[in-house]
Amino acid sequence: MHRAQQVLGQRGCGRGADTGKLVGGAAEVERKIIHVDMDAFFAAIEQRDDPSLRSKPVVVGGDPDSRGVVAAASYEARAYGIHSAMPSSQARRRCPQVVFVRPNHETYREVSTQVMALLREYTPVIEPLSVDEAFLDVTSSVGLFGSARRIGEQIRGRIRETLQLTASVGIAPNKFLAKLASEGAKPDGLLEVKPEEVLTFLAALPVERIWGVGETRAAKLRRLGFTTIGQLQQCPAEELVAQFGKQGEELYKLARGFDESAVQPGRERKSVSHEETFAEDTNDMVFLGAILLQLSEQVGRRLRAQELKGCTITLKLRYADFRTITRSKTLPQPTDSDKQIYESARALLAAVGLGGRKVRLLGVGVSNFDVGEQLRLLAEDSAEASAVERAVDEVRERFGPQSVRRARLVDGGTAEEGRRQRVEPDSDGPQRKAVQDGNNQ
Ligand code: TTP
Ligand code: MG
Ligand code: MG
Repeated sequence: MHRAQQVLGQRGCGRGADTGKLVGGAAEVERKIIHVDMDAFFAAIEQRDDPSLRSKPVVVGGDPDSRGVVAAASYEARAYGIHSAMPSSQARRRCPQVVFVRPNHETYREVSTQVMALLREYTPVIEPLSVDEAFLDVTSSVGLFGSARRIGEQIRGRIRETLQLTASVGIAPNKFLAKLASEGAKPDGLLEVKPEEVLTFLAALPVERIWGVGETRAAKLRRLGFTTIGQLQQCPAEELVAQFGKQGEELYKLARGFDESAVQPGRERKSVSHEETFAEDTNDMVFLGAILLQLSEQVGRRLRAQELKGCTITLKLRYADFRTITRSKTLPQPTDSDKQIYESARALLAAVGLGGRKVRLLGVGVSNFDVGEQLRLLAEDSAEASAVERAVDEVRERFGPQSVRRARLVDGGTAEEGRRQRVEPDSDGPQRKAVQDGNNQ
């Protein structure tokens, strides 16, 4: 028996309580997990929709002159070392001819929905992980569709044909390996890691690729002489436990490609959030309040569009010195109301007490979703407010996001006004930074 399988056997991978993959209570049935991730997602959509951008280095993101950051870089741009989360100004230095495109989040969300709908045709056991990727457990689908590889190929083919986009696919016996496999397949590829290939596949990868190994732990691992996962595979479990405590056990398992976490279909969305970085740091409470209102409206609109309500409202605040704090408040009942979200966020901001310190970024999020109970719990007046908000959403859907604005945002002392002083008028907001699509864990 191969060593990986031995380890998996010894360590009780076949426990299967949450995977339900035990047959006759005996041997573990090998799972077939697929991870699909779209290539250069935002940038690829822009290149698809504007042929003049094809084959060019393209960055979707914020203005290089206003502290914007790169959300997505086309593979042509990556050849210059440009990547997500890099300041746009740095991207321009690396490649002066790079074309900057402002994000069109509505479009990305639409395409994301199309991708997820397509994936769902192959299995109901699907866990979307972010706007452009998902895990699929196709163990029970292979009878119907051939093999996991066949399913992966079909998915790639259909994404290409119906959406004119490319996706990379990883196939493996678990989520950890499937995600690593899709990364290894990028761009526009498919990689299957069979059980007998697991140790070799992992051996060459750097320790940072192990789930949960961030900068600090990677540095410690390197100090101990572990640079690659292969080197880690040589280390006895006891030694890792001695160095890292309980997490040492996890390292031991993951280095051998052992991960029994199940694909969880119920976990699609953990939170819906929006954030904004300002062109200039500010402690102007009127401006910050107006930004909070606008962020709350954006979050509320997305919640209602997805028929979600959440109990926990989170305020994110980044000071001028980049120190970032979050403060949360949990309501007795789930909400999707702009007003309730705004009032909670506002109270959280007041409780923080800036004390004159300047702020660089504000974010508002709603999490802790409850989809079942909410209607019963709605009081009459909030039901009314909710009807108004839904009607506003409908108008915005048809006539664009700027068509209905609250008086507060149109009249004096407003976000618009604050912004006019701070940003250039010719775009939809160069101060807007790359914002992950609200799928924060
Ligand atoms: P990713 O899947 O991480 O990246 P990608 O699709 O652009 O490129 P690839 O997968 O081929 O490596 O993220 C998906 C989208 O999420 C990305 O197109 C833009 C957005 N995003 C951000 O806005 N900020 C970020 O820091 C990251 C990593 C992604
Ligand atoms: Mg991607
Ligand atoms: Mg992704």
